[in-house]
Amino acid sequence: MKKMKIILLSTLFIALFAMNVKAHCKLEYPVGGESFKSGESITIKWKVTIAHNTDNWDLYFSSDNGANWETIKEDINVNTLSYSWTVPELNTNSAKIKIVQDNQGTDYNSVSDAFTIKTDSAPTGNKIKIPGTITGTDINLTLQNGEFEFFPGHKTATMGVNGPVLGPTLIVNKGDFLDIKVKNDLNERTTIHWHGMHVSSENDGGPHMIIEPGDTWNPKYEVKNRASTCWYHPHLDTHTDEHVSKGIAGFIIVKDDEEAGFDLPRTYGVDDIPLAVQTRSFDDNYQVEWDVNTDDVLIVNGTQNAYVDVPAQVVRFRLLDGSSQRVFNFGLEGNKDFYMIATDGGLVEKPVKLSRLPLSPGERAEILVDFTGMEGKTISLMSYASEFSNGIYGASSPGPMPGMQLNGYNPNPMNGADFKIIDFVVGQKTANPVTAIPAVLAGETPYSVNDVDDNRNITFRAKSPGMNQLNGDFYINGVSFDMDIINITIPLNNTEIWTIQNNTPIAHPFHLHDVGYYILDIDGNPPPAYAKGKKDTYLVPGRHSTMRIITKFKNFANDSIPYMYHCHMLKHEDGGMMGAFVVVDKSTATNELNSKEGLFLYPNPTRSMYVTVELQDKKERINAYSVIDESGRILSYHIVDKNEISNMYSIPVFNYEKGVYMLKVYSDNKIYSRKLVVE
Ligand SMILES: [Cu+2]
Repeated sequence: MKKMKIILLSTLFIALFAMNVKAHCKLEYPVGGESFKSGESITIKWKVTIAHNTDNWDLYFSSDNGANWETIKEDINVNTLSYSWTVPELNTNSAKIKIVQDNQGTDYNSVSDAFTIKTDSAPTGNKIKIPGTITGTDINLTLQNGEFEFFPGHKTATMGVNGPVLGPTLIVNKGDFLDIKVKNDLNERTTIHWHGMHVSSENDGGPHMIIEPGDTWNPKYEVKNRASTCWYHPHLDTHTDEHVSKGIAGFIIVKDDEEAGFDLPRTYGVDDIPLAVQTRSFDDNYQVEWDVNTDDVLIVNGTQNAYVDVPAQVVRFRLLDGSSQRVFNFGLEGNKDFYMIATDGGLVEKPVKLSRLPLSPGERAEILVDFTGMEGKTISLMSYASEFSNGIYGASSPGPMPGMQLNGYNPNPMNGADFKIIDFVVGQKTANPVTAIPAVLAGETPYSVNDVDDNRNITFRAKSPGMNQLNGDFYINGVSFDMDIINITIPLNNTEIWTIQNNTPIAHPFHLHDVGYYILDIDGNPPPAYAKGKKDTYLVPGRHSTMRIITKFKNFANDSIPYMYHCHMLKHEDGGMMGAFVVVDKSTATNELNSKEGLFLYPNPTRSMYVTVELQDKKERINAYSVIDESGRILSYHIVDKNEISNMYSIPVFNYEKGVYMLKVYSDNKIYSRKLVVE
C-alpha cells in the first residue's frame, strides 16, 4: 500500500515537473542563410525563452538538412548561452545547428535554418573561366568548331572564337582605329555583329555581311563609343540562335579618358570581372539544342555551377544576359545592396543603389559590389525570378495566364523561381584596392524632344492570335523580316522618337543597331532608375504596353547595307521579328538626276543595291512605284506595305542589269517620273 502511494506520488511529481520545465530555448546564431568557411570559428548563441530548469545544454550539428545529427558539445552548463565552434571541413549548403536541453529530448530544442559551409581549398562548384583578352588595334578572330565539356566526361559539339567556346574579350580604346580579321573556319556561313558599337552598316556585321566558310571578313573602324561594355555574336538570318547557343559570343570592353578619371576597379579578372550569363538546353546526348524553350542549364562564362574568387573590396562586374530568351532578375543573397554604374551605353551620372536589376537578352550593366570585411565569406549572385509577374520569359508563366502555352517551357526549375547565378568567394584584398563607391560619375545628356525631326511607330504582334500565339512567329509592323526589303529609310542626322507598342502577351527585348537610344517613357511613366542611361536593348512589357525612345542617327549613311532593329529573343529574331533600316545622306543628291520636281532620287547613277526615293514634302506619301526599261516594259510594280508608307522609300535595284530605266513614283495625288541609271 505504501509502495503504491509512492508510485502515485512520483507519477504526480513527474507530471508536475514536466509542466514546470517547458524550458524552451531559441537559437540566435546561426539562424540560417549564413555562409561559413571550413576552419572558421563562430560563436553559437541561444537564449531561454520560457521558464527555466537546471538541466544542461547539448549542441548538435547536421550537414544534411537535419537527417543526421552529430554532437558538437554535450552537457554545457545551464547558465552558459554561447559556445565557440570551429566549422568542420566540408562543403554543404544544408548545414544546421540544434540546441537541446539535456535529458529533455527533442521536445525542447531549437533548430536553425540551413546555412552554407565551404572549404578554403575547394569551394563548392566550378571555378569560373575568365575569357582571355585581345588588346591593340590588329584583332584576329577565328570562328571554329570545337568540343567542350559543359558536363564532366561528356563532350558537346560547340562553336567558339579562337577556342572551343565563347571568345576573347576585346579591350579597345575610344579613338582606336581597329583592323579586325574574322576568319570563318566553320563549315557554314555566319556573321559577327558588334552589339552596341556605333559603326557604319558595312562594319556592323548584320545579316547582310555574310562570311562564307573559309573566308575572312575585314571590318575596319574607329571606336566612337564611350567607355562601355559591348559584346559580339553571330547575326545570320534564321541562324543566330543556333550559332550563339553553340557558343559564339565575346565581350568588348571600351575604355576612354573620362572613365579612367574615376576611382573604379579596372584590373581585368581580379576586380573587374566579365560575367556572361546564359541558359542552354541540352539533349540526352549532351548536345546543344536551339530554337527551343527548354533551357534549364545555367552557365556563366561557359561554366556550370560557377564560383569566382573576389577580393574583399569594391569589385566591378560586367553583366551580360547572353541567353537566347531568358530574362534574369539579378540580386545579391540576403538582399545586399549593389550599385549600377553603367548601362549598355556606358557610365551613368552617379551610381544607382539597387537590390534588384532585371536584364533581358542582349542587355549589359556594370555593377559595383562592396566585399569589404567579408574575407572568408561566400555570397551568391542570384536571379530572383519568383518576383517576375507573368508575361516574361523567366516567370512561372510566359503569358499573362498559365493556360497560354509555350512549347516545352514548363516544367523548368528556373521558371518563376529564385536560383543561384554564381558564388562570389571573398578572399584577401589586393595591393591597391578600391574601397569606396564613387559619389558621382558622368552620364551623357539625352537628346531633347524639342529637336525631333520625325516620329515612327513600331508595333509588335503575334502572327496568329489565340492560346498558342506565344510560340510565334511575331511580326514587326505587320511583316516578317525579309533580306531584300528595307523597311525604314532615315535621313542622316535625324533625331527621332520611336513609339514601340507591344501588342503581344509576352515582353520582348527591343534592340536597335547603330545608335542605341534613351527611354522617354514606358506606358507614360519614366523608366526605372537602372534604365535612365543610354540603352541599345530593353524589355518592352507585353499586353499593349508602349515604350517611347529617342535617338539620333548620326555619323554613318549607306544606301544599300541596312542596319537592324529587332527582338533580341533569338528564337523570335530568327522567326522574323526583325526589320531593316538604312540611313541615307541626301547631301550627296546634287545633280539633275537626283533632285527636281520635289523628288530626290539617290544615289543616281547608282551602283548600290537600293536607291532612295524621297518626296520633298514630308506630308506627301509614297504609295507605290514602278520600274520601266527602255523598251517600255514594266519590270516591277510594287505597292508599299501600309506600315512602311512615308515620304521615303528604298527601292531594290540589285536585280537590274546596267542600263537606263524609268522610275515612276505614285504619291497620294501625283505621279513622278525620273530617269534612273544603273551602272
Ligand atoms: Cu521577341
